[in-house]
Amino acid sequence: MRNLPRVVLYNPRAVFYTMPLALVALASALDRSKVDVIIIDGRLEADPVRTVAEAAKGALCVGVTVLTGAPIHDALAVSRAVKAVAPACPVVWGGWHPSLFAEECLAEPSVDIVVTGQGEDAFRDVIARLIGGERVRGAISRPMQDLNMFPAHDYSLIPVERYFALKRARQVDYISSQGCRFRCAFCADPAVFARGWTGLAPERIGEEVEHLHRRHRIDDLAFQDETFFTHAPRVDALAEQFLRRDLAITWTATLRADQACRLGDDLFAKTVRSGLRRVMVGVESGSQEMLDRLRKDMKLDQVRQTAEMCTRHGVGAIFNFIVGFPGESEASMRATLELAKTLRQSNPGFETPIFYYRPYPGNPMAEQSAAQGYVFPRGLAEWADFDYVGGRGPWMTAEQWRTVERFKFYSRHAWQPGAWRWPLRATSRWRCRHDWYAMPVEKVIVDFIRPPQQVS
Ligand code: B12
Ligand code: SF4
Repeated sequence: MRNLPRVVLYNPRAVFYTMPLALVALASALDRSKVDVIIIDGRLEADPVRTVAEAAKGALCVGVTVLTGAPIHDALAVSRAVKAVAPACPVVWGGWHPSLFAEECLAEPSVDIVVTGQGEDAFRDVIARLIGGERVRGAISRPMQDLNMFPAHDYSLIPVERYFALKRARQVDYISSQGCRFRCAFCADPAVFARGWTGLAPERIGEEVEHLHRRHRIDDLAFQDETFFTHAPRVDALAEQFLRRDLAITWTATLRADQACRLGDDLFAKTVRSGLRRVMVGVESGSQEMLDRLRKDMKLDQVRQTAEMCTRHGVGAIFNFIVGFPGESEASMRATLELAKTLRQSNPGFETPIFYYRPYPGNPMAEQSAAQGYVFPRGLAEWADFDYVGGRGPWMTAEQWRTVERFKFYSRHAWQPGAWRWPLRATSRWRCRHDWYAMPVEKVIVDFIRPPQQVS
C-alpha cells in the first residue's frame, strides 16, 4: 500500500455539471509517484464541507478553485472547516477570482497560498516545497507555459460516469487551449493571461480524444476553450485528426464571428464533417457602436455571415447577448433585441440567450464603472454575494428590464418546437413580430405553473 503525501483538491458547487477541468489539469501535472491526489467536487457530494474536512486530516495541502460569485461561499466554508480540523494543513486558492484579487484572498485567515494565472507549474512548485518541509505562504505566479509541456489530463481522477449521468450525455469536457489574444473591454481574460494564448498540438488532441472515446465510450466532446477557432491551420489539422481516426463523436466549441469568416466555407465544412454540431458565439450587442466600445473587434455583418454559414452547414448555434452596459442607449438595447429576434427566427437550431451586464472585475469597463461611482463588493463575503443571474446593473431602468424579460420569454417560445405548445407559440410569434410585450398574460401563467429557476 502506498503511503504518500495526500493532496486534496476541491471544486465548489456550481449550476452546471461541466467537469472540474482546472483540478484535473493541476492533478495531472503532479508527479503521482510522489503524491496521492483526491479530487472532490461539491456538486457530487451531499455534504462537501464535511467530506473535504475529513480528507484534509493528515493531508499535505488542500487546493480550491474559485470563480467570482457564489462559489466563494462554498470555498470559504470548506477552507474554514479544513483549518478547524487540521490547522497546520495549508490551504491553496487558485483560479479566476484569486488571480484577480490575490491580496484580498490572502487576507482571509483560512487561505495560506494563492496561485495566480496558469496553475500547473506554480502548484507543482508549491507541492515540491511542502514535501521538502518548507512553510509556504503568499501569492505565487509563474509565466504561462506551452500546454504541450504538461502531461495529458487524466480523467480517471474523476468519476466520469457520474458526470455523464448528471449531464444525461456521454459528453466529455475538454480544454485544448488557454488564454485569448483578444481585448474585449468587459472580460477578465486579458488581465489574467495578459493576452497570451497556448494550445495543444492537433495530433495530441486527436490521440487523447481517441483514448477518451475508447475508454469512456464518449459520443460528444465539449471544448471549453475561450476562443477555440483562433488559428485556422490548427483547426484544419484537428478536423483532419478526427476524420483520420474515424471517431464517431460530435463536438461543440466557442466561435468568434470574425474567426468564422476568416475560416471560410470549405474549412467550416470540414469541421462539420469531423463532427462539429454546435458553436457558441459571443455576439454581445446588436449595435455596432456598442461593439466598438466593447473592443470586440468584430462587425455585425460577420455575425450575419456566421449565422448563414451555420445554417448552410446544419450547425446549431448559441448566440450570446448582453444588455445594460453602462451608458447604453435605448436604441442600442433595441438593436440587440432585434438582432436576437432575427437570428432566433432564422433557424430553429439557434438560441439567443440575453444576459444583463454585471461588471465582472479585472477589465477596463469595470474600472470605468468604478471611476464613475459604481460601488464594487469589498472583501470575499461581499464578492460571494455578487449575483449574476437575472440581476440587472444600475444602468437599466426597471421598465427596460421588464421589457427584456418579456422579450426573452416570448422569443424563446415563439420558435420552440413541440406540438402541444402551438397556442403559446402562435401568440408569442405575433407579439415578437409586432414588438408588443404589454400585458404578458401567457408569461404570468407559465411562470406560475413553472417558476423560473433560481440559482443559489
Ligand atoms: C466551465 C466554466 C464554467 C462552469 C463552472 C464549472 C466548474 N468547474 O465548476 C459554469 C458553467 C458553472 C460556469 C459559470 C459561470 N462562469 Co464560467 N467558465 C467556464 C469555462 C468555460 C471553463 C473553465 C475551465 O474548466 N477551464 C479550464 C481550466 C484548465 O482552466 P482554469 O479554470 O483557468 O484553471 C487554470 C488556472 O486558472 C489555475 N487554477 C484554477 N483553479 C485553481 C486552483 C488551485 C488550487 C491552483 C493552484 C490553480 C488553479 O490553474 C488551472 C490550470 O492552468 C471558463 C473559461 C475558460 N476557458 O477557462 C469560464 C469562466 C471561468 N467563467 C466565467 C464566468 C463570467 C462565468 C459566469 C458568470 C457566466 C454567466 N454569465 O453565467 C458563471 C458564474 C460563475 C459563478 N459565479 O458561479 C469567467 C470568469 C469569471 C470570474 N471572474 O470568475 C470565465 C473565465 C469566462 C470568461 N472569459 O468570462 N463557468
Ligand atoms: S470575451 Fe472572449 S474573445 Fe473577448 S477577450 Fe474574453 S475570451 Fe477573448
